[in-house]
Amino acid sequence: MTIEKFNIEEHPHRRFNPLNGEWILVSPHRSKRPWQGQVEKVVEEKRPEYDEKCYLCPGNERIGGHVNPKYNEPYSFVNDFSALLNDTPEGAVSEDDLFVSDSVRGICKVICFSPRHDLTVPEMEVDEIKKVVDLWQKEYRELGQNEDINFVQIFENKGSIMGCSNPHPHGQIWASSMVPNEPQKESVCQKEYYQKHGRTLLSNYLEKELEKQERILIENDHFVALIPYWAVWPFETMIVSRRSLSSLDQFSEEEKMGLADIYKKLTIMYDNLFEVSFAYSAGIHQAPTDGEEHPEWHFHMHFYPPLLRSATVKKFMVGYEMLASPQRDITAEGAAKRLRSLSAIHYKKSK
Ligand code: H2U
Ligand code: ZN
Repeated sequence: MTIEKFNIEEHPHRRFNPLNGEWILVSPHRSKRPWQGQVEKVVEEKRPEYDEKCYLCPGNERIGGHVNPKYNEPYSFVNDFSALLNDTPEGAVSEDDLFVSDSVRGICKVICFSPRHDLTVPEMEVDEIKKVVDLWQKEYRELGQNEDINFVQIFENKGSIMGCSNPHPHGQIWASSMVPNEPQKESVCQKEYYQKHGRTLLSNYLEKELEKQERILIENDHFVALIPYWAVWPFETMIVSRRSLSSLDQFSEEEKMGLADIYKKLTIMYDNLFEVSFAYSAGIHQAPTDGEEHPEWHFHMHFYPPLLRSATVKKFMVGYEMLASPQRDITAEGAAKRLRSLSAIHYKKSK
């Protein structure tokens, strides 16, 4: 047996995610596998600016009977089918440590990003996206001030393959009395790191990534978009603030503009990858709203897109991923190289 030197670009290895304390498996040698499946382009329907059947368009009636105002800026409303309710009685049921439950209170909202039914974030103007960020900030503050709300999860499900029910550009907010699993894991890891180093985990991480430049996708004055070293999804990315802002509450006007700018640029990059409106689940992770100071929390936004090889071939998180650990073939560095090679102009505009 020859003893080769370990090469991270070729050999199976695992990478540690310091933000949540979990490992992922990387198998770079497999990305050389032949691919005989289809690589097809999809023909996208052109949508009208206004759709009378859309429950998110201005002036239309929603399923529950409420009528949307004729809004012309980002508009939010309480979800007609909220998963959380604000009047749930308090109470815990714990027969013993094998049957534990706890009541949860909360508020769910839907945010229409634009009155235009036919747009998506990468096709909106930066100052229009800035208004979405303004509304996120307002909602984070207002919901967070509520005694009962300890965490505000802002997210966007885009594309029918992500279970998004309506192409009208929109996102959601679920604000809850509990800190849910994913942010809770990040809370623990960031706190531990901050106590040890006196700086946020993502400040140090970002500094090192900026030196290496291997996984950096886009930079502006206030934010950086990159593929994290520990990315799970083939084209998973993260937007990180340069300043260690713990939440939207601390954003200046310029920072809100900066987030809008990088959100647009990143989603243009995504759309250009397979020349399709790129599906993903994206969401903001920021400090809990439990009334405590959270200097350890560093604002970031995750993007988890399922597409792998073409507009139709997606990665499945099944088998080993479900039972053992997430796994990827193409490395984070390879994916970053691929994304960086794309035009900064949206494919629909360059045709
Ligand atoms: P998606 O982002 O996954 O498409 O979900 C849209 C949300 O809109 C969903 O949570 C809500 C659904 O409950 N909704 C309303 O609040 N009112 C409606 O009339 C239809 C859908
Ligand atoms: Zn619509």
